[in-house]
Amino acid sequence: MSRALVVIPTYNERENIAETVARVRAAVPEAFVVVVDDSSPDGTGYIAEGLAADDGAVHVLHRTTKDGLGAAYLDAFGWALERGHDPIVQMDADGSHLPEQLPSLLAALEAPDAAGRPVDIVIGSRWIPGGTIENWPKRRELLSRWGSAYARTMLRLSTRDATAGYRVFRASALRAIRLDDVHTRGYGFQVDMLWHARQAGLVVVEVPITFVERVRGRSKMSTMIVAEAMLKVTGWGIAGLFRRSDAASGRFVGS
Ligand SMILES: Nc1nc2c(ncn2[C@@H]2O[C@H](COP(=O)(O)OP(=O)(O)OP(=O)(O)O)[C@@H](O)[C@H]2O)c(=O)[nH]1
Ligand SMILES: [Mg+2]
Repeated sequence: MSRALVVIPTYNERENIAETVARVRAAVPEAFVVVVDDSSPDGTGYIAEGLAADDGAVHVLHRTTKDGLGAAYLDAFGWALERGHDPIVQMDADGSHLPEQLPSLLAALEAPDAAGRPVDIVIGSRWIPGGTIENWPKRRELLSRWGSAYARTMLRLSTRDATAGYRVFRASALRAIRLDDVHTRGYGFQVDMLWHARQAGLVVVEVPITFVERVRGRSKMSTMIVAEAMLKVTGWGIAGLFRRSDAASGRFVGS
C-alpha cells in the first residue's frame, strides 16, 4: 500500500484549502494529505477539520502560533516520518502548485537521474526548459530568478529553481538531512533544505512545472522573509568558502 503523503501548510487559506485538497485527492488518489495550520484567524483549520471528517486520508495538524512556513514543514516532516510515510510531498495551498502535475514529480523520483543514480529529491521547477509562470508580476519573477541565481552561486547548488516550494522527498532523504539542523523559519527554508541536501550528498532532479499566481487570498511574503533568506544564504556561502579553503590546505575534517 502506498504511504505517499502531501503536506500542505496553511495560514488564512479559507478560500483555497478545500479545492486544493480535493484536487490532490483526485490527481493522486492513493496519497494521504496533511494540512498544517497555524491557528489561521480566518478559520482555515476548522474547514480542514471538516475535510478530514469526510475523508480518512486527510489529517490536520494544528499549531498554536504562526512562526513561518519552515517551522510548519519541519513539524509535519517529523510527524510524517514517525508514521512511516514515504515519499513526502510539499505543496502550497494557494493553487500555485498544480496537483495535476504531482504524478510527473512522483514519476521522476522513481526514474534514475541523467547519470543513472537513484533520485532522492524532486523539485517542481519554474526555471528550467518547459517550466512556466502564469500571471506573476515581473517584479516577483525577477526577485525569484535573482534569489535562485544568488543561492546557486553562493552555495554552489546545481538546482536552477532553488526557492521552489513544490517538492518530493524520499523519507530517507529527510532523515539524511537531519531536520534538527535546519533552523530557517521563513521563505529561506527552501534554500536551507537544498543546502543541507547538498552537504548530505543527495541526488536532486528538477521537473518543469506551471506555476500559477494565487487567485484568492493574500500572499504571506514580506521584506523580512526575503531579508532572512538573503542574510542566511550569504552566511552559509561564506562559511562554505572557509570550509573549502580549509579542505584545500589539508585541514578539512568531515563535511
Ligand atoms: N502553517 C503555515 N503556513 C504558512 C505560513 N506562511 C505561509 N504559509 C503557507 O505557505 C504557502 C505559501 O505561502 P504564500 O503566501 O503563498 O507565499 P508565496 O507562495 O511565497 O507567495 P505568493 O507567491 O505571493 O503567493 C501557503 O499555503 C501559505 O498559506 C506560516 O507561517 N505557517
Ligand atoms: Mg503562494
